[in-house]
Amino acid sequence: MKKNIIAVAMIIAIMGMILPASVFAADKPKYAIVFKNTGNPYGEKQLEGFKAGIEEQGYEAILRAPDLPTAEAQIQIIEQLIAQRVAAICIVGNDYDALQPVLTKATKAGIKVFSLDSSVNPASRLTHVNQADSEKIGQTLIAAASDMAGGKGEIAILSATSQASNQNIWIDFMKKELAKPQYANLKLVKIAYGDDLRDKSVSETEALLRSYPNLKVIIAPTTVGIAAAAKVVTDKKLVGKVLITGLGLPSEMAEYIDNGACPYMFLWNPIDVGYLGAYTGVALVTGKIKGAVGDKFAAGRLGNYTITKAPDGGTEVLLGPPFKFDKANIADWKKVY
Ligand code: RAM
Repeated sequence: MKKNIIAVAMIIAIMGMILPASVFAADKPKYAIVFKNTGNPYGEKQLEGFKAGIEEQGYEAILRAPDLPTAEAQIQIIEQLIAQRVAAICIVGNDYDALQPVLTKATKAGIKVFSLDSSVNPASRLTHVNQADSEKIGQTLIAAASDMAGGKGEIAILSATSQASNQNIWIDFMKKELAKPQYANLKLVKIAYGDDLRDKSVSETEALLRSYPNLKVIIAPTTVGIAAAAKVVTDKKLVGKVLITGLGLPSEMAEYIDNGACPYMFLWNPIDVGYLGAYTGVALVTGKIKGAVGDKFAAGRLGNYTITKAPDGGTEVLLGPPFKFDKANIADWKKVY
């Protein structure tokens, strides 16, 4: 008996020496994340956090994003991931409803599907990893615009794509907020879409400035849009006349906070959003949670989380409150993300 055990142990040891590590790695469950599109530093940080969270739990991460932020392009990637038999798909949706057929197909193939950052509809997901309270983001951005406009005048929104569900939810809450009596003198003149593409965001900002010469504030609830808008205002020497606020990446916005184009802005830590997604995915695959209200799980260095009801009727995991960035703290944060 003892001899047999020793023989088996020796065989395992020899196999470990002669077989490449990839043979063993091939059995590791794969966790995929699909961002909106490539070329967005915010997205890269989110993917980096997801990868770190998956790998520290001993699994393999697959990081994907199409060239353009469309639902069609994400559908192709999801089809490939289904064929690859991944354990989970974490989708940053380019459309709230259009991904439902392919995500349902993934679910039927036994893949745990959930969204992050930009949600898909509740029928397509087990839960959603939300970066911050959507209503509070809307309220905070309108309060900031009102503050910068001195309580009255024209404001505009420069968003991502017209289909991006995260931006659309925030814009809906901004509109609700604007309907309150204290904002009666603020006029939202236009919602423009830069599609989270740098050049399009620049040309949309230029068009806003041409069409609305009295514009006081542009709110860009997208890191690509806010950086483009601040650059245009700076290049056109309009700093102080038109102010920019919204959701920005400190590393991209530091120079525009320093030069006054953007007095202050908000964001969460995108690395943490991805990292929380990684722990949500593993908790779903291992059966620790189902994505139901009240489900609890531990998310590594971030601590404990509980799934709650989302405003759209589905469920969500909320990372925490957003941070405010201004001249006083931007120098420290621009090095972090
Ligand atoms: C852009 C993307 C992302 C959003 C941030 C605020 O990078 O649209 O989805 O969460 O802005």
